This record gives sequence, structure tokens and C-alpha cells, in this order.
Amino acid sequence: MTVIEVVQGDITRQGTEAIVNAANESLRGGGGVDGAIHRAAGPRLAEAGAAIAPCARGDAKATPGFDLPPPIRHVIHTVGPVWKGGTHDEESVLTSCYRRSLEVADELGATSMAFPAISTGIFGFPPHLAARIAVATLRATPTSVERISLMAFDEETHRVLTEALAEG
Ligand code: AR6
Repeated sequence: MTVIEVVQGDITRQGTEAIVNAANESLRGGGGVDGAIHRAAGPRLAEAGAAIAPCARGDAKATPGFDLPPPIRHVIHTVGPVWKGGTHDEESVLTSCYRRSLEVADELGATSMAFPAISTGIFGFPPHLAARIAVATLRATPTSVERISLMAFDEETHRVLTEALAEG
């Protein structure tokens, strides 16, 4: 039985074993949540990312959490789609990000994990559509992860995630 919850706050301070990073293909860090995770994890994260890069859009790859506070032990880096009006497979790539991140968490044996709202910042994916894809994909993918936290860093993301969770 997997519990999916919406949590407001900073993903680098989550009480989960794994956190997902909305990364870019280089896995060396960037802005947004990627920057926050790299600052909190320290410089070894970029070294570990570079060693396993590139990560294709829709795929996910794991590194240790380095200096991130316990219980966080794993960072699962996934690369979301850049929104180009919805006609460039953006929805299926985002679906793949959630599915692959969950598969990697299972391979790591993580029982709890947290997701940021992948692609809805710098990459411009509409938040309400992204929230529905997140919830639908996580519900449809078999997993041993017991607790999944969907992180909302702002009010609108909190609202759309809460609505998507309440649907169906
Ligand atoms: N904790 C939780 N969520 C956060 C945090 C945080 N500390 N900081 C920001 N968010 P974005 P993307 C939210 O732009 O759209 C980077 O340069 C943010 O408010 O971080 O997938 C990468 O290297 C938004 O709701 O990711 C890529 O090049 C969500 O996280 C590119 O940006 C995602 O916003 C990825 O863009």
C-alpha cells in the first residue's frame, strides 16, 4: 500500500530516503530545485552526476545524497520535457520521468521518496496538467515505495497537486 501526499516546502529538508531532482542532461547542477539540491548536497553531487551523465529526457539515474541531511540517502535525477505547446511528446516524457524515478527508487530499496513538480518551473510545463500526470502515473505504477511526497514550493503548485490527488 502506497500513500501519496502533498507537502509544502523545500525538498532538501524532506524526511524521505530518496528525493527526486528535476535535472538537466549533464547532471552537473543548474537553477531551481536542481540548484537547491546541489547546494545542500555539496560538490561531490556534481562529480557523481558527471560520472553517470548524460541522462536522457524521461529517464532517471541515481547518486548518493552526500551532505543532504538524513534520512535522505539517494538523489534520483530525472530530466523532464521542455514545454513546447504540448505537441512534442511532452506529456509522455513527463509520464516517463515519474515512472522511471519510481523504478529507480525500487531498485535502491527506498521506502519513502519526494518529488518536486518536475518541468513546471524553468521548463514551463503547465502546473495543473503536470499535477494530473504525476498523480495518475504514480497511482498506475506498481512499487514497493510506501510513502510518496509530492512537494509544492508555491501556493499554485500546492493547489493543483491537492486537486489532482482528490480526483479519481
Ligand atoms: N524544493 C522543492 N521544490 C522546489 C525547490 C525546492 N528547494 N526549488 C524550486 N522548486 P525547476 P524544471 C520547485 O525550475 O522546470 C534547472 O536549471 C519550483 O517552484 O526547478 O524541471 C535544471 O538544471 C517548481 O515548482 O525545474 C534544468 O535545466 C519545480 O520545483 C531545469 O532547471 C520545478 O522547477 C529544469 O526545469
